[in-house]
Amino acid sequence: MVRGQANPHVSRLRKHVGDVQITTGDLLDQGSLISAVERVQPDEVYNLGAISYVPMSWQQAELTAEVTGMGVLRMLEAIRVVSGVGQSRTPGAGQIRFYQASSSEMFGMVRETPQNEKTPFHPRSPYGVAKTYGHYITQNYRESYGMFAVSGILFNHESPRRGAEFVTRKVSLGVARIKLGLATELRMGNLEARRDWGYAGDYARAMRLMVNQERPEDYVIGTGRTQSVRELVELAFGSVGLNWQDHVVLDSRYTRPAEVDLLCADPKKAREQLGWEPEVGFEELVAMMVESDLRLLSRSNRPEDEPFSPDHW
Ligand code: F7E
Repeated sequence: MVRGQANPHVSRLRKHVGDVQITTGDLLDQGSLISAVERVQPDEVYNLGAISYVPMSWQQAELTAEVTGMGVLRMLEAIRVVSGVGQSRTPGAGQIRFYQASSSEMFGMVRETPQNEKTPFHPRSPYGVAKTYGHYITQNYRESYGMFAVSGILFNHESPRRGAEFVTRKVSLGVARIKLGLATELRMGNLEARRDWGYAGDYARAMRLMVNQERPEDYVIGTGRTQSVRELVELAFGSVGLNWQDHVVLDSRYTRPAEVDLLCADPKKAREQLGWEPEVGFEELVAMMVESDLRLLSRSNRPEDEPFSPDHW
């Protein structure tokens, strides 16, 4: 589903999904979601729609709440209305299954490490707060109406298709630019933050597994390993024979008003109940992204993703 008029994402999407049918709708517009569900008559709905860049959520907190938080409620309502409460109480035939993309950002200032499905939430950004609402409302619709609604609490998942504003892609693009002589420095924020980074393809597989279980439950999806931004930078520069200390410049514009210092998943439940294991490790992921950006920038007249420069708070 895409929103808006002449949405530029459509042509990009076409390159990856071929002739898949694209429908219109907007997470801010309840009627459009009801129409979309009615039109498509889906077996499964995956809600990954969100304002997902954490710093933007301080700049547009209300919009983030509306899209990332209330958007989940609107999607659930669309499914409930189209399938009818009565029907959605009856598990099995005709039931529309719903997947909500919950986020490790809900753990925020973590209460324990590693984080599992029972770890309490303490979000640190308007984005994390909105995702927490989405998580609870999904749980509530499951409990209130018997809907088949699941949340995947996904830790950071990356690939060469990641937007240039997120740290892994920012680093892989920066390294490729410097290696090719197109730039000399890379400006970064907090190098001490630690994340559990995995490969997006592995995580998409987990989403489908969850939705195809017999019973709707929530799962934590991550690798169980954690690295700092500093380690990411060191590895990425090292993979092309460069020393990161010669190029990385600290820039306070990229630090956040409240940071999530440490995330590390405990994916035991997913391993045991879904049989899910990540296949791509951190080193392989970073190498894949740097190599992809070297290829991308080596091709002449290929418009590259814009480097991202935020406003001050
Ligand atoms: O930041 C630090 C930054 O923007 C990772 C989203 O997909 O994953 C993502 O959220 C860390 C943070 O992702 C820069 O302070 C340092 O600690 O790549 P990120 P995120 O905020 O963890 C979760 C699971 C989601 O749900 C989100 O939608 O890296 N960092 N220097 C920097 N980050 C950025 N972006 N740019 C820097 O220059």
